[in-house]
Amino acid sequence: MSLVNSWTEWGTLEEVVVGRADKACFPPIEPNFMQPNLHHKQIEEWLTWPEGRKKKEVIERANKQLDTLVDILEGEGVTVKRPASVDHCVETKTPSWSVKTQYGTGCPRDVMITLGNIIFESNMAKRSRFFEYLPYRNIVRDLWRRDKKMQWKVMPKASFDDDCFDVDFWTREKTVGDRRYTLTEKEPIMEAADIIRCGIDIFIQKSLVTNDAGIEWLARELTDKFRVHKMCFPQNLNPVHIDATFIPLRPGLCLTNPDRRPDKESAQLWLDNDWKFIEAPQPAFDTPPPFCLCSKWLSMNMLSLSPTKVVIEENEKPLLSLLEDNGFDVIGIPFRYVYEFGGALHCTTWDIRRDDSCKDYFPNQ
Ligand code: DAV
Repeated sequence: MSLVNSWTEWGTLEEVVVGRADKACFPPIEPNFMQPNLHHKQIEEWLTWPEGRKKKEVIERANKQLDTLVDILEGEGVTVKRPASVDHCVETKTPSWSVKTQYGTGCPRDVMITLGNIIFESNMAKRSRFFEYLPYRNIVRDLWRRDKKMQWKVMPKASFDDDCFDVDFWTREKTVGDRRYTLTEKEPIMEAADIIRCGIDIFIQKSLVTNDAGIEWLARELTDKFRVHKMCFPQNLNPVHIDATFIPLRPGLCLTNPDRRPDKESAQLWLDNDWKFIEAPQPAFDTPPPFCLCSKWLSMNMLSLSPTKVVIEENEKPLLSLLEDNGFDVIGIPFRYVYEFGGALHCTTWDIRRDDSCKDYFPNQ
């Protein structure tokens, strides 16, 4: 029996990893994180970005919401695994650089992705996240031993030397359609949350954490197994991960972000294959919680349990109505305390097994 099998974002979920807030730190300032957005004007006036360990109470309230998610998933018959609990408040260094701390284990999605029978570890785009794969290794090794068909692929570690980063990004004026972000093309770099899966087709956006070389590396690695497509959402001047922008919900139906529409070229393949786009409603809150590294569009960052059932944040009532109108059972759970640990329901999970297969949802190409 295959223990590792996940080809889509929506196949019936059987086994999943849920992140932890344990012993997390504020991400330290470094070349790919020079201007944290505090989101709240008043806070910006009196606070500089904190460093070091997050407060115990803040960690506990996030862990409580993550535990609620685990209970819901287990209640739905899904097997849940958790990463190792490790201390992120340790210096991280290589021969050429060092940062004061690591970050956390809140977002397995950023690091790990299942592509069919392959477990793929991306190499990450921040120095503080260099070793973030380690808390997942117990899970990966165990699956690799038990599932003889599973493949384990690890992206080459980048040096993260200064010439991997274009720090001018932080000061230059940004314009729509300028696809230059914080990474140079010196080495392939990618975070897994820039990928979405639809059977034999996978879609990747270039972003502050994924460069063209990273996409090219993955496309070559997966030749003969997947068709790899680039997507671009030009209105998003600070793209980081695709999972608050473009969410395939089931075959033929995709949730889109009204502030970040795909460009004509990226949308064409979907339209040529009769996919319908539905636009996400405005999020329940105009800003994400303080210290959240993402945008208000975490509202869209849902976890699919099947082609007919999804989990969303409980405050997102307009989204709940839209999904119900489109035939979904929707489970709303409290999750905003988790946001400052890196994301919402999609970010904080990594699906290992879904009941799906390598289908062609884009025959017309
Ligand atoms: O656009 O706010 C959220 C997703 C993070 N994994 C955004 C990125």
